[in-house]
Amino acid sequence: MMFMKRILLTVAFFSVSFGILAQNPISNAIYTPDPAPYVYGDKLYLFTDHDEDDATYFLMKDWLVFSTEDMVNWTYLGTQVSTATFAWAKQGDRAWAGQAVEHGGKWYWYLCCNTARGGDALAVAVADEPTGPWVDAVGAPIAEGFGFIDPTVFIDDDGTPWLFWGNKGLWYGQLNDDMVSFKDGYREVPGYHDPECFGELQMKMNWAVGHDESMTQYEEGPWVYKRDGTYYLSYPAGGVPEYMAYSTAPTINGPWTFRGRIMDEAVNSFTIHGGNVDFRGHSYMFYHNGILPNGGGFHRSASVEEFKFGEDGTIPFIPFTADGVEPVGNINPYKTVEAETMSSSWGVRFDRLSGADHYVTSVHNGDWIKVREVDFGDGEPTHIALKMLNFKHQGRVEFYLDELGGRPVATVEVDGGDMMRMAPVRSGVDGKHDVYLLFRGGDEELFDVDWWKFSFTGTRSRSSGH
Ligand code: FUB
Repeated sequence: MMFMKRILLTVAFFSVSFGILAQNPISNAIYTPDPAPYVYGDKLYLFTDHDEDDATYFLMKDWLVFSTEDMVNWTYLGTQVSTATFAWAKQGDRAWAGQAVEHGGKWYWYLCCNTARGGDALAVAVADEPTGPWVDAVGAPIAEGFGFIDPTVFIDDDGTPWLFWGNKGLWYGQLNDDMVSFKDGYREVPGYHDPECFGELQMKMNWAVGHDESMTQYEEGPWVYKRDGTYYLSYPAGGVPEYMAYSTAPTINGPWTFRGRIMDEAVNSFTIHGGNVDFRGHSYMFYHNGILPNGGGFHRSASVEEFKFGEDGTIPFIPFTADGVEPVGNINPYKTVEAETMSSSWGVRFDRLSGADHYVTSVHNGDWIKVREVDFGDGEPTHIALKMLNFKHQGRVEFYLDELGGRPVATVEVDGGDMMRMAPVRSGVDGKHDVYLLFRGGDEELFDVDWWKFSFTGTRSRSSGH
């Protein structure tokens, strides 16, 4: 944790220049490769893997969950599943890509691990809520084989669940309603070796086993989606470095037709992996890159871009942006806002309080949290409440609107006494703003932060617009 923080501080000046204030990636506080979005109710959940800070190759021990209601502020819901969830798996490594869905009131998270003997294997965790607790659904892999990684689950309009997966191979099978067994076994996706279906492979160094004439551009990380009766299969393509391509088919069993490039090779990462989803009337493509300070092929971060399908149903080429996507909702400051809900941050990290309840930690002088689209309405709050945890050293939290600088709208002093603090808010705070929490103190780590909330004493207008 401290290793990453030292790097962050060292490159502070350059990072501000290169856009640490930008919306992409979705978290500056933790690495989030292989993003898998899923919409449920009024939330979009994002399931990711987790590159370790000290990785020198792929080093991944657990998986993460985030959620958003507005596409710009993301709440860290924590490390829900790790290799320890699967007693049969190799421990402390190979917690690679996966995807979760809700089906019949249960949540199923399809993941790839290695078996204790070292073989590629598909795992399933099950839970009542996306925040867990998650347990091994079977007690064993549901499929094992060379290249059996990157499972993606798709539930058809009639409720039929399908699982696709594979690196240097592409397999699929219909799941039974139990979501953990195959109805008729599994097989290779039709056309996997046909350039008409999955693109002609150019001579280029390849991911694991070099160039093979029988291979197409499909590389790994499949993602299945359906729109207007057409099935879409998107995937990292073309060998290393990977770009994002897609194919379409009139049925889940094909025939697939190669449709070409969706995204270029990721910035500063030789893999790219993600998937598309529709949320609040918009279409989004998630992917990962290595754009964080100290980012790279083994330190990857989830990002997101909006796109519009062509009138003929095609997915357009989607450029990378630093600004990410527009907000589709806002934050109500008169309800408790978890400190781990943020659009971007500097220096801070996350830790777990209990269950799915988390907090912000590793708070030092100069660190900050940004929360976008905070709608004060015409309410003019008079006070801010701030809940801290784990006092370490004296400091303060300054609240700013729209930019880090000028006069704070509120300052909360933290001196080791009561960790639940109220402070006055200067008058005239209304309308929609970005809110910054800037932490001030000495050289040592200061304290942890649980949540904040604006309120009224009753002497000003109470109309908040919510
Ligand atoms: O994150 C580990 C592996 O890298 C994934 O399983 C692949 O899709 C690639 O992103």
